[in-house]
Amino acid sequence: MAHSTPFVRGTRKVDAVRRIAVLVALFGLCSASFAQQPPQSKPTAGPSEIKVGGAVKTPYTVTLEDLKMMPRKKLQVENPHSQKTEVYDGVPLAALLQKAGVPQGEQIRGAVMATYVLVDAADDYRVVFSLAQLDEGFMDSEVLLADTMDGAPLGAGLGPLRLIAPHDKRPARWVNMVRSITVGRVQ
Ligand SMILES: Nc1nc2c(c(=O)[nH]1)N[C@H]1C(S)=C(S)[C@@H](COP(=O)(O)O)O[C@H]1N2
Ligand SMILES: [Mo]
Repeated sequence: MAHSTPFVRGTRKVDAVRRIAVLVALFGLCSASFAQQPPQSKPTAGPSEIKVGGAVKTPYTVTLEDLKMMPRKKLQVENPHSQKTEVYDGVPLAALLQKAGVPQGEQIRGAVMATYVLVDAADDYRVVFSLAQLDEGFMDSEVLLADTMDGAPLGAGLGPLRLIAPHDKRPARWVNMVRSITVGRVQ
C-alpha cells in the first residue's frame, strides 16, 4: 500500500496531462474552424427592388424606377436624433399597400383590424405597424417609403430605401435599407 500511492499519483498526473492536451487540441480545432468562417460584415445597402407581399390580393415587386413613376410626396421632418431638418421624397406606404389590394378606409373593420404591416431591412431589423395606423381614414401617419433625402439618393447604411415615420417620437421605425413589406393578420 505504501508503495502503491506514488504509482497512483503518477497515473493521475499522466491522465491530467492527457486531458489538458485533449482540451488544448479541441480548442485549437474550434478556433481554426471559427477562423475559416467568412467575416460577418454588416450590409451597408438594401436591395434596389422590394417585395410587397404576404396576406395581400396581388403581391408585387417594386423597383426604384417604379417608385419614381408613382404619385410622390415630400416630407419635411426634424430628425429626432440629429435634430436637423431633413426633406424626404418618396411614396406613401399606404399607396404601396393599396396597389397590392390591401383593405383601406371603411374596409378596415372587424377581423381586418388585426392586420399588421411588417417592414424588414437588409440587416434583419424589423418593425411593425398596424394597417389601421397607416390608413388615412384613421390618422395621418404620413409614413413614407423614401428614396431621396435633401434631393440626393440615400447613402450607405440608409438606402436606397428608407422608411420615415415622421410622427414617432423616436426614429426606431425609420427603417434603413428596407428589404420587404409583408402584410399579416394576427390570428
Ligand atoms: N435597418 C435598420 N434600420 C434602423 C435601425 C437598425 O438597426 N437597422 N435602428 C433604428 C433605430 S433604433 C433608430 S433610433 C434609428 C437611428 O437612426 P439614425 O442613425 O439616423 O439616428 O434607425 C432605426 N432604423
Ligand atoms: Mo433607437
